[in-house]
Amino acid sequence: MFEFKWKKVGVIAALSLSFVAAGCSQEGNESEGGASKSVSEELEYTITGIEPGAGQTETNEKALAEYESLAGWEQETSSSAAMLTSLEKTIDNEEPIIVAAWSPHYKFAKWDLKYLEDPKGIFGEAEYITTIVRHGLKDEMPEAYTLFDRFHWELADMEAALLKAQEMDFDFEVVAQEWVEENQEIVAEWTEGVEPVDGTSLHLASTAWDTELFSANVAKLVFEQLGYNVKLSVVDPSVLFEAISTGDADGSLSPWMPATHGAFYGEYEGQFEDLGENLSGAKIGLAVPTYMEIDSIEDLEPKE
Ligand code: PBE
Repeated sequence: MFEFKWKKVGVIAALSLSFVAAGCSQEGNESEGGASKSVSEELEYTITGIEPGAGQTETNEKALAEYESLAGWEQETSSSAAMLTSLEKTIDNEEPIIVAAWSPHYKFAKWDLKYLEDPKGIFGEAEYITTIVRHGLKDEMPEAYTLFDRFHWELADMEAALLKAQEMDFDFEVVAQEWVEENQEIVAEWTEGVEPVDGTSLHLASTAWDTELFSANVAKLVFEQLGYNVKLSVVDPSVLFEAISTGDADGSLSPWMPATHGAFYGEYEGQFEDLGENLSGAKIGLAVPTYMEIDSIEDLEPKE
C-alpha cells in the first residue's frame, strides 16, 4: 500500500492542468453562423470530473448513461485539485462549467455554486460518512474499537475545519492538531473510560479528500494520545475497502454512503464491520456557478 503527501499531488495536478488550459483557449459563445451557442455546446458536452478512482466518477458515468439530456456527453477526469483550478479560472471569466461537486467542501463557501437538480435521483438525496473496521478488531483491540465507534463530527464543525484548511495550505496535520487542542471536551467524551495502551500499532486508512484527511488526522492524534503507534495510509476508495476487508488496515472513517461508495461497499460487504455514520448531511452531484441559467440536469441538451 502506498502513502503520499496530498499537497504534492495537488501541485502536480495543478501544473498538469495549466498545460491543458494553455493549450485550449475558450471559444466565444457565437457559433460560426452567428447564432447563439447553447450552454451544452459551449461546454463541448463535457463535465469536469475529478480522480478516475473516485466513487463520484462512477456516479457521474451513471448519470451520463441514464439522462437523455446527457447522451453523447463526456466526463473529463483528472484530479480534485485540477477541477478546482478549472472552476476558479472559469468563474473568473464568467464562463460556463459543470463540475463534479460534493459537500462538505470549501468550494461552496468560496464561490457561488448550485447543485443541478437530479430528477432521476442518481446522486441520491443525502450522503453520510461511515466508519468501518476490520473483523476481529473488537476482540483484539477493544479500546481502538470503542474509539472508532465514538468518532463523530457535526457538519458545521467539519465545514469550519475545511475552510480553515483552505487558508492553511491544506496542512491537515496542523489543522487537526489545532482542532484537537480547541475541542478537548469532545475528545474527552470520545476517550472517556478508554484504557491507554502502550505503543500498540494501529493502521488507519483514509482517502485523499479534505473531509477524510481532516477526520483521519484528528483520529490519528486521539489514538496517539492514548498510546497507539499510528500508521496512516492515504489510498483510493477501492484499495481502502480491500485493505479493511483483508485486515491489512484496522479501520477507516472515509466511506461516503449510500451513493458515492455504494458499489465498493457492496463488493466487500460482509468482510468488514460498519460502525455507523461519523458525519451526516453530506451530498454529491453536478454543480454550476450560480450565474449559469440552467437549474437541472434535464436542462442540458444531448450531443447530436
Ligand atoms: N468525494 C469526496 C469522494 C468521497 C469524498 C465525493 C469526491 C469520492 O467521490 O470518492
